[in-house]
Amino acid sequence: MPRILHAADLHLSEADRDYSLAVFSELLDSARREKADYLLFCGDLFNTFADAEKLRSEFRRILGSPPFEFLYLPGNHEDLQRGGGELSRLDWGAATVLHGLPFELLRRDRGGVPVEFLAVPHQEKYSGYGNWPVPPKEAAWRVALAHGVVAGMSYRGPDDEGGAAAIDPDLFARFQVDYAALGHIHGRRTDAVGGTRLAYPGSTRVWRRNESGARGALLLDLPASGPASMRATANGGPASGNREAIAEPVFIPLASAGEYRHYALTLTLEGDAPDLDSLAKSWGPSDYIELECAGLVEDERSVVQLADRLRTRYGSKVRCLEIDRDGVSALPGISSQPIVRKFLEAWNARMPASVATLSDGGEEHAVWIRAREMALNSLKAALERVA
Ligand SMILES: [Mn+2]
Repeated sequence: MPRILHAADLHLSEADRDYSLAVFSELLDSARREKADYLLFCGDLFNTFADAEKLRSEFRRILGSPPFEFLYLPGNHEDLQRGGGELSRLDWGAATVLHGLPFELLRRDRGGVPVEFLAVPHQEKYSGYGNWPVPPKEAAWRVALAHGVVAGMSYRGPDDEGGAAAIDPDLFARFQVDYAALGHIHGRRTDAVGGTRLAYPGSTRVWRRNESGARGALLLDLPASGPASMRATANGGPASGNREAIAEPVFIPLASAGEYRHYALTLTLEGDAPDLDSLAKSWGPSDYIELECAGLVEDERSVVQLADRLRTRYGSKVRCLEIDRDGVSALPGISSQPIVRKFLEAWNARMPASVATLSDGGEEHAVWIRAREMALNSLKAALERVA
């Protein structure tokens, strides 16, 4: 039965050359190890058209002659800084570039089972799909590749990727798609709409901050028997004849992608971050670490020194280290104030057991730290009023 590895949004770029190409290599290794018949890449393989031009010979060299077919659907990022260039006129080696607008239909039979691939490259709008001359499905399976936001599957928040028109999920139902291999949304998610399994693998690497969690690709098998029909209804009625959406694909993580990790640190009055060394034990060389410092300190210069120490100690051990200290405020002499000392004694006495034993305190720990921050800020305000 045909096996598919599905990835998107790697954003290979000159600026992150070694890191992003290492993730690309690992993706290809995974496809070989899993004995995939097809590797579908659903857009934003490159960060910009200029990056695609610069990195294409490395791309060809790393791809080589793989035992699977590499299907490459361009995304919206391949259009950035394009000038007069045409992706489809460059040499992509063993990769098949699916650039035909508004769609392209390919038939393949790797793994002994015919599969149709309906490629829908990124476009300004998809509203005309009702008139697309897509032939009826003939193979056992039809798999779509698309790059954009499928209506109903996006979190529209401050970090929404934007930049692409919404795709109506009816497009996939109308064209009898069993699996819609999607790209553009950098968070992993899947859904079943009618007989179509819709899936975003999430970005293949950490492209920017807030892309939390492991990065990787989705693996799925297409059973030789073709899509299952809906089961008989609970009251014993006949099967409806509609298709049943294929099972959820399996997530294959890529270690070389590292992770984005964000920490909210409450500094001591001396401007120290006592928990950090134990947290840092889990950091890897590809990780993107963001430290958000907050709290009240005696002397702001101690925080500058802390930031320097952290950069010296960890800067070369991780791919990216960002230290944000906008949340720190300073009040000289605060620790000698009797009321503050009294508070800190009482606060220390209420340390949760999970903190004392260095086990993962989670919520309990966070509440305790937050209580200190709130109290010190109130005390600071009160002391300033007195002064
Ligand atoms: Mn992207």
